Amino acid sequence: MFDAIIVGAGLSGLYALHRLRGLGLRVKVFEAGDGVGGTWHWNRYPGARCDVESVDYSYSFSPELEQEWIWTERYPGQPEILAYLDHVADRFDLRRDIQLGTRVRAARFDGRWHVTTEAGEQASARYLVMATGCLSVPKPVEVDGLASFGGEWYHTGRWPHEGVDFTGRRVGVVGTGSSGIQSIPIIAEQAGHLTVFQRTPNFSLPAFNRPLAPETLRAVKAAYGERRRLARETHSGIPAEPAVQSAHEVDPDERRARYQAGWERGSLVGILGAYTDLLIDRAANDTAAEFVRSKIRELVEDPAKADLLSPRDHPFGTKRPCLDSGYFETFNRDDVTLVDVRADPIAQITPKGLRTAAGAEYELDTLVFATGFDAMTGALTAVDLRGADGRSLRRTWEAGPRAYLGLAVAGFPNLFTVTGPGSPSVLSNMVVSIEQHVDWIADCLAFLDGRTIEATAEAQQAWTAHVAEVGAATLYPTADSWYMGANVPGKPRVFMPYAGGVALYRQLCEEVAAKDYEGFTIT
Ligand code: N01
Repeated sequence: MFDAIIVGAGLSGLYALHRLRGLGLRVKVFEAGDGVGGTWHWNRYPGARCDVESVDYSYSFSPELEQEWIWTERYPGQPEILAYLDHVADRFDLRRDIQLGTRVRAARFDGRWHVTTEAGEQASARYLVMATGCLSVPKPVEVDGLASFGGEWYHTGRWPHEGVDFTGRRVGVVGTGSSGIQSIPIIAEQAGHLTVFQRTPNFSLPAFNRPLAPETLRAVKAAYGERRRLARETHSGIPAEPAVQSAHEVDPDERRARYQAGWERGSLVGILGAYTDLLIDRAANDTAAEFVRSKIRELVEDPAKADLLSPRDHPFGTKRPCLDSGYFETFNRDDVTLVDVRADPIAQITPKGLRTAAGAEYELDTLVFATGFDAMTGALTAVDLRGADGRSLRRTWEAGPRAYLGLAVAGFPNLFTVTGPGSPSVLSNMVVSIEQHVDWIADCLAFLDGRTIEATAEAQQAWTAHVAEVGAATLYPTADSWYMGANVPGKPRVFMPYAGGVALYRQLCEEVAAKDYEGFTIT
């Protein structure tokens, strides 16, 4: 018998446990993995690294933690983030309420939430907090024949803890999103030969990652409060000066100089944040997209390969751009082959490798699927969630997710979704969004004092319409991205995150709370 059950012990679940415990609640966390860390527990592929700077991709809730933790690199690698989260779990004595190796299969509400695990274990609580992450359910391999493959295969999102030795092997990587783009340069260094199967080229910028100098870290720590405040006031949760001009207001030379400076900054916001209209005006966006394509032509020696690696199907930034370390240069190696599986799709996995529709055969010892996730809704619909009157979340979201503030779902009382669809989540620095959601949920539970809360259908309808309207005013819906659900066959095409920015979103959430949770029914 608990007051609250939290599903997931990643960045969200760990902080939620800490906050809810602080309210004096009895809390239990179920975590599928055999360690804490969520995303950073599972994604151990070579080169896995965050694309937000370490000093910003970290909790702000504890000034002591902020001061004592020493980040060693500008962009933290997966092992360092996992070590940080392990430290957080120990430092705040979280482990005693976390049950590892326990996947939640189902949960139903009858005044309390009754949770059933894969092993058949049962637990119940007044409140259920889904801290299950936005990119945590890998897409199954979509090509026939995998079972016949004679070599080894891996998905980047389920990487073996002991690592993979590629030495001397013929390796094939399918997918050129962030996971592919980060792992390809490192796999290429180890493999005997690497073949990259690319369906859609992606925009990527150099990370210019480097060790974090002690004096830089000291300066950040001396003014951390101000840095965090700035981050919360931005659109993306990454501290940066806001753009003030349209890309059309400046001449091409000035624009190019600005993009060049953004490129050299090595950051997601360096170019995308240069002008106000890059994500809303196609012609403005084209200026930035063409700048990045010109860089690809500089980096890749073979013009035909450079052309194949140059994205043209979507505006820059409408699919998550990547931050890489030597990605495009990798294609200058003699032992790396680039295969266009848009022109000639993968038809079959064979005992020896891959065969394309046109009949080309690629012999491979190891296959790496960097093919992405059932994003944003996948981890929520993976659990058989049943709200009032047995209503199923899977059924309710068949035509796309509908939620109030991305935090709650009508018909599902006392259920909270951390960074759920309809919140800024994946368009932002996730830690900023996670802390804001968890703080809002904790304040709400304190206010409820055991009462029941449920989003009204009207408030949910209005919010879902607002999310769609804000999304439709941007270029995002023009891309076949996972933001749109377009990467999963059969998934409804809906722009899922809230593009209004973290600052506005926080303000709206605070207004709802200040009006005694307007849009919710409390009983
Ligand atoms: O997944 P993706 P990801 N046949 O969906 C291809 C975060 N992240 O794991 O575009 C052939 O982006 C697919 O092709 P297409 C970040 O938010 C962050 O790389 O569908 N190809 C695409 O190229 C990121 O956006 C970090 O045509 C197939 C690739 O596989 C998100 O996670 C690091 C295919 C999938 O790309 C997801 O990234 C890693 C098929 N059947 C991840 N199916 C950092 O912090 C899919 N593809 C840096």
